[in-house]
Amino acid sequence: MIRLPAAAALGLAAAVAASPALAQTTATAAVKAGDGKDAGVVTITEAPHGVLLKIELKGLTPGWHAAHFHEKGDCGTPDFKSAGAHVHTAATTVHGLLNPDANDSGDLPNIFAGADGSATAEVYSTLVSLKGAGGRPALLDADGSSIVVHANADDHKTQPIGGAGARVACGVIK
Ligand SMILES: [Cu+2]
Ligand SMILES: [Zn+2]
Repeated sequence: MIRLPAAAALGLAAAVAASPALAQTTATAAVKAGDGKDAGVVTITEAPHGVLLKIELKGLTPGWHAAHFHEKGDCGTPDFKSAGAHVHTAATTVHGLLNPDANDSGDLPNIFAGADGSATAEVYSTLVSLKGAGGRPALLDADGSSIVVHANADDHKTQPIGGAGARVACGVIK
């Protein structure tokens, strides 16, 4: 007797992921390159003490790239400056996951794009929330937020953005 693959179960999972009922616990960013090309998707799931990112990007230059949460849900300009600075709460921001004085909430580990330009990873941040849980800055606040990928890696210490360089891809978190 041959058992068929669990196609029904897979179909159900896809339907649940797309359900509006889960809109408060999961957000998605459709990421575009500066020329408007589709650069993949980042799915952000609210966790008990932070957010879990599932990163599925493409079309990047092979190698390491900085990724950050930026403070505005606006990827409208080709240089993506429209997304503003990193998500933060302090008036004077200090950047860097390896900086003892850092207070930037939008900082994230670097991602790595392989020879085909794709980057696939799960990343966890305890510094933000989707809607303000635990008093952490909300990605889905009034002016929204974006995830931005930079040309270079983030050294996690240098001000203001760890030497990450130009913004090469951007997705509004919805
Ligand atoms: Cu950035
Ligand atoms: Zn930062």
